[in-house]
Amino acid sequence: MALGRMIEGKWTTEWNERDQGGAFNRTPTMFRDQVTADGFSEFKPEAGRYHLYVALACPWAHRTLIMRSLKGLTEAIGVSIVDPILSDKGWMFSDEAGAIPDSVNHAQYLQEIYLKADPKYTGRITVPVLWDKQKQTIVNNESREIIRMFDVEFTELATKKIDLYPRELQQKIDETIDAIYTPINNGVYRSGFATSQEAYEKAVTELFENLDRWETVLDQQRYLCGDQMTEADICMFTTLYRFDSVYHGHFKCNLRRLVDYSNLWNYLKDLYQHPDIKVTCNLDHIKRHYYISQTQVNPNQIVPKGPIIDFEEQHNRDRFAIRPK
Ligand SMILES: N[C@@H](CCC(=O)N[C@@H](CS)C(=O)NCC(=O)O)C(=O)O
Repeated sequence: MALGRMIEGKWTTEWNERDQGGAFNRTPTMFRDQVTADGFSEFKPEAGRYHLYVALACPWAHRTLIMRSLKGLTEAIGVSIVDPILSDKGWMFSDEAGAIPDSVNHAQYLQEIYLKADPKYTGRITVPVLWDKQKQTIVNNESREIIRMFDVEFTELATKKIDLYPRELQQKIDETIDAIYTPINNGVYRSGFATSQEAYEKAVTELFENLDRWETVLDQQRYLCGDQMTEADICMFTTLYRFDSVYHGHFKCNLRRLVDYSNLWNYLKDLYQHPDIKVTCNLDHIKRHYYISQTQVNPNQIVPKGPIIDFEEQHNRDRFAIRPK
């Protein structure tokens, strides 16, 4: 196994997304087309037209699976799930428990999908990927944009009428997704992938300052943007769900555990216990992916047995439901 990337359509195992100071720098994703319902885009929301490639392990891909599930888009948008362990050619399809082979392009490796879309592709081979079966190309591979499309543009095809981007909260939701991205969602990676003490300490300090801040916010309201679940909660959830099992140990995000935060822990259980979210969660894929695939962090590839976490334990977030508005 080695982390790799494509250069002009050729696979290489050199992977360096760190700056001179040892800080992790994430490269922006390349496919940024949009499916829109307004008729202006060549990508129209049509049942059966799009296919989603994900890893259950990946927090970014997990966002898209949750949105697909919450909106009731599972019939309209098909899914393939890669093997949790990165191969020396990157994400791979297999018949491993929990994985779903590629029934659309019959690929063995995810890189084949990228090369179909662009034979001269340069960049990382990442999940999630939204594939258009009609135009035979990748529409988009940026999780934040994919969840927005599922939420807003696929409404006609959605069997569940939940709106996670309500008009009156839109600005707040966008600001919140921005606010949590660098210190929290990417912060755990900045901590775990740092190759200097300084870069690590900066990332981990910012991470916990921000967790502390949201702990206070969640003392006053049930969700990040108020009294209803929004896209921002989905973005927060996939990081928090992995926190104690992976980021605390493997990425050294260990000033505190998530379970040590009363509000964040109860908030996490509340979200997890939503039936449409629970079905998308797979800690086995998550743990094996990080601990086995990231040999630069964990060379002996030992997957820890613990910690024991009970996500089913009763949460106390219902206390906000009875609050007068
Ligand atoms: N910006 C992307 C990030 C996606 C991403 O980094 N995915 C990781 C898995 S967690 C991946 O596929 N990594 C494989 C690699 O870099 O080779 C998004 O939010 O969709």
